Amino acid sequence: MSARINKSTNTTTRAAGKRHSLMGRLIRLSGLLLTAGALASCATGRIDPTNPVGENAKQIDGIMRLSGYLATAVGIFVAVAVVLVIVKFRERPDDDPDELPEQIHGNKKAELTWTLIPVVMLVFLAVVTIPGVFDLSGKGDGRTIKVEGQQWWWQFSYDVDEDGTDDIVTANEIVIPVGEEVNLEIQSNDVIHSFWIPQLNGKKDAVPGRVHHWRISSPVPGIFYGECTEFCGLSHANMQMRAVVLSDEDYNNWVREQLAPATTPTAAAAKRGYDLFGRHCVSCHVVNGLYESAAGGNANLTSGYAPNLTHLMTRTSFAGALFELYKDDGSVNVADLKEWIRNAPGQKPSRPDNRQGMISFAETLSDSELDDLVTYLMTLGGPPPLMPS
Ligand code: HEC
Ligand SMILES: [Cu+2]
Repeated sequence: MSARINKSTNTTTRAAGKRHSLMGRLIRLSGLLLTAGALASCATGRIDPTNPVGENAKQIDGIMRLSGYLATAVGIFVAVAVVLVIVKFRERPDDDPDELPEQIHGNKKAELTWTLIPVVMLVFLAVVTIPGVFDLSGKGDGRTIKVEGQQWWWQFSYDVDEDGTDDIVTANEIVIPVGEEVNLEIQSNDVIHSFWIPQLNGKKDAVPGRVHHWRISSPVPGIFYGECTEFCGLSHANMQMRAVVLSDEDYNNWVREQLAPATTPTAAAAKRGYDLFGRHCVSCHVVNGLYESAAGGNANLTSGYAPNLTHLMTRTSFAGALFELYKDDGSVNVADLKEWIRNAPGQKPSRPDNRQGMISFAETLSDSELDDLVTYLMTLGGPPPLMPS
């Protein structure tokens, strides 16, 4: 189309044609950018920062909206003013290009106006924001859960009887009772991470050597999705998590189940898997009551920790909530679990050579040994009280 216009001998049409194709290009470019933006924001799937559920998330959302509306009003005002000025003061054919319009530099009224209006707006925003910042940090009255970030998964520990030792240690999924604001003590076992489940609260960094307090709650049961939001190395994007909010009854059952140690399996295949587990896996993994040697510090890993597998099957996901542990029909996702044990670094980029992440067993274990290991893992509790919908 533009080519045909360009062939025209009429110069004005040609110029218009050129402008037209530039406009077309701009439209196409912005379309591309919008699509890319939309795709990028879909990349993390179910993480939803636009739909707050917990009290704290709602408070943040309120402040965000307020400042968003104000910023939009300012933006529209400036854009309209710029267009008006461009049109009103444009150079007209009979203007003398050397003659300057009336200068207003140092005009007290104008200077005061465009200084004071922003000052008032910023002070207003500070007054509503700063108490929120203090509100959100600090401890509440609820129970406390320890949150530890490490490359590239989250560990959650519960001191149920409050005697100073962890009674429940789990991975990827923080389980909390509905309607209670729980305290988090956020820490890191290696580099800086950041804890973020946007529907329940904002982001809080996990910094080595420090304890950061944070609180989450939800008035309704459900599964809420989050991820690490501080770049922490190779598999940062694969360091996701879930908050599982349970009714009081479900929560109490969950706690009771988690407190029970694992037992030795009796069926033949599971027993074979159990023996293999004792040979290949316990240098890193703990199973309470059976294999505890790797508890509290682990020389095979930079962070010192691998997920505690005692109640693996009570979770809905594994490996930093990257893979589903169950399929839609409720059966165990055997294929992904087996592939994970066979070659974890092939499933989730990691640096086992640098003691970051799980090693590969592709060379060490046979196919039937892998099957036995999965059969054993499937004896470790479950199914979870709530499944992702
Ligand atoms: C060198 C230490 C190491 C060894 C040995 C090891 N693992 Fe792991 N394993 C890890 C680490 C670290 C993770 C967490 C990886 C992640 O999420 O990125 C993990 C994750 C897992 C998970 C997912 C758990 C969850 O909740 O996310 C399973 C299942 C698992 N390993 C099974 C095994 C089995 C079975 C063996 C033995 C055949 C084994 N591992 C040997 C370090 C190890
Ligand atoms: Cu991280």
